[in-house]
Amino acid sequence: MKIYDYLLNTIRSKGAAYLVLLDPDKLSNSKITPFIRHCKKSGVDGFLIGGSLMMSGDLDSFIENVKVETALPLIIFPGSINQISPLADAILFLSVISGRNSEHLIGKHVTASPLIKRAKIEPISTGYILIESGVTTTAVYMSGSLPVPRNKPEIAAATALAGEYLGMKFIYLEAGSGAQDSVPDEMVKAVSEECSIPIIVGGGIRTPQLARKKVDSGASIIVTGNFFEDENNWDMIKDFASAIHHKLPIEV
Ligand code: 1GP
Repeated sequence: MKIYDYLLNTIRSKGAAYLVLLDPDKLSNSKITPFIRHCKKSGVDGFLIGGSLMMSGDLDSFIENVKVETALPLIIFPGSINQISPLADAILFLSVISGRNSEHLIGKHVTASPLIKRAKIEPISTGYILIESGVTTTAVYMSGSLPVPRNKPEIAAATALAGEYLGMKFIYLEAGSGAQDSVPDEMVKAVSEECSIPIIVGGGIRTPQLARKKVDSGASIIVTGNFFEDENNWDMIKDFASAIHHKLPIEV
């Protein structure tokens, strides 16, 4: 089954999907195994893999190590065109549609497309919308573009609709990793009311309650990353999963 279809099925059956972001710069080799096992038993639906810089080592061996532990989908969330690996299952083919920097709208994609084809991984066309979140995030800085002001849900909604009309399969509302403030609920709601493709929301989601609010506002996929860099938080992965999977019966 294609990863895109797997995600749609998961959204349909569980109410929403939960993806955990693995940043090879932040997750050391010795922590890969225990962390992935924790995620698996806690009901995570898949992994995004990527980072803004990738200072450390090699993406292929990182993915290889993750793959040993799980058959869940491994989806590249590329910070740059260096982050393409034939070992992944799919790649979010991101276009920063909130920005006006042509390199991140189409330029990098021209260079990346033949590499993705040769790697034989599934590209999932995704309209990436950066949302202002209190501080200058790495995503905003690296993309050299302005984020959507957080008090302008109508701009986010119109941008998302343009993405849908351009044929994109997902909209990703991104507050940025480690964001002080997550994407406002009103903005998630406005976007979900305006367009009919699934909405991914990530950045600054640090409690299951907050994750649930995004789902209640119309998000179909929730992404968390930063919060689980602290091992003490790993026990909460299952709370995030059950808050997000609102169609599943609650385990007692
Ligand atoms: C993915 O950038 C997010 O969209 C992850 O954000 O690290 O803040 O959870 P956090």
